[in-house]
Amino acid sequence: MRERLESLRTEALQEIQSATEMELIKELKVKYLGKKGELTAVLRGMGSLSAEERPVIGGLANEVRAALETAFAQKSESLETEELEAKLQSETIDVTLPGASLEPGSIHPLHSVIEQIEDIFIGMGFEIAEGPEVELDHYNFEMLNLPKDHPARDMQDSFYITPEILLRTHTSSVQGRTLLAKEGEVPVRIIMPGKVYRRDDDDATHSHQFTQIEGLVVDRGVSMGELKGVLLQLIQKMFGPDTEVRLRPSYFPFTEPSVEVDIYHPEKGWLEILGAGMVHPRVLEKAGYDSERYTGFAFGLGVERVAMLKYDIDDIRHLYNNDLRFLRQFKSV
Ligand code: FA5
Repeated sequence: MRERLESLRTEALQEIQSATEMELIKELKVKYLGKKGELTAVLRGMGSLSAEERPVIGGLANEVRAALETAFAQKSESLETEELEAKLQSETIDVTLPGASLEPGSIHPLHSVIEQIEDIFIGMGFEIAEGPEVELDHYNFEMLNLPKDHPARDMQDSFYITPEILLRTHTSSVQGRTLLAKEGEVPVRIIMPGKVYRRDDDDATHSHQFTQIEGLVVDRGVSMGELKGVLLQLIQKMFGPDTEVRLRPSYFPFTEPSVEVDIYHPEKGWLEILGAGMVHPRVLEKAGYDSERYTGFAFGLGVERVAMLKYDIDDIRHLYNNDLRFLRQFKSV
């Protein structure tokens, strides 16, 4: 039995020494010192020993147990230290690496133009109104003197959702909504910015989704002269006092007379930025305004066209592609 204990000690100490993982140490503990372990099995056999041998073998067994426990404790400690060091090595943080820089964003040129135009009109006593992009045919066309069979509906190819609902083709759809809400009160001096949608083919100056700012003034004695004055103010504040402006006679079913306004660009020539005119008496009547007492003017400005002229952008699609190389150029705008 003495020999069994001695060889058990040698064998166990060797196995403990050569263990390279904590998992293995745990298994070895069970193997030698566990309830069904090898040392325990030897101790169980002590009953068959003689009275003289028992204390000697008992003493030796305790010695072996103590030696194994010490070996387990030492090995566990050194393995834990090794594991910790390996972990620290693999998780080393290099504090000299340059950090990921968080670039502050900037205002999109379209938004910047909308804000600049809003400021100019607020300075002239206008208020800002809004309307839905998914609109009733009634507000987009009918209230603007464009009944269902009107040929001028072809001027704006539309995205219909149902026969009565469409994506608004212009911000003029907000005119009727605002006038009805005002219930015949004057003065009305509002601008209405927002997105509009048309089945136009995309090219350098046209987009199927673009932005307009509608203007509407209704009061006693509003004249074409006032319309011209307001538009000149806007254009000179946006593009400088010497900007060349041209008003061309045009046609819109909801204004009479109607004009289109062009701005001169030294390289691109004349570029149309808006449509305008005196509000058609029928539009005023439909919204509950007496066209004998009140007159009004309205305009619809293409925001992309203004942005393109102001910042020398040669293709409208740059405003929608979200190319950072393009957008970064507007940091200071
Ligand atoms: C209209 O939309 C009228 N509602 C404007 C108006 C309002 C007239 C009030 C009278 C009274 P027009 O379709 O011309 O008109 O568009 C107005 C402006 O929007 C144009 O001058 C142009 O600057 C811009 N625009 C029109 N179509 C596009 C397009 N596909 N892409 C980019 N801009 C466009």
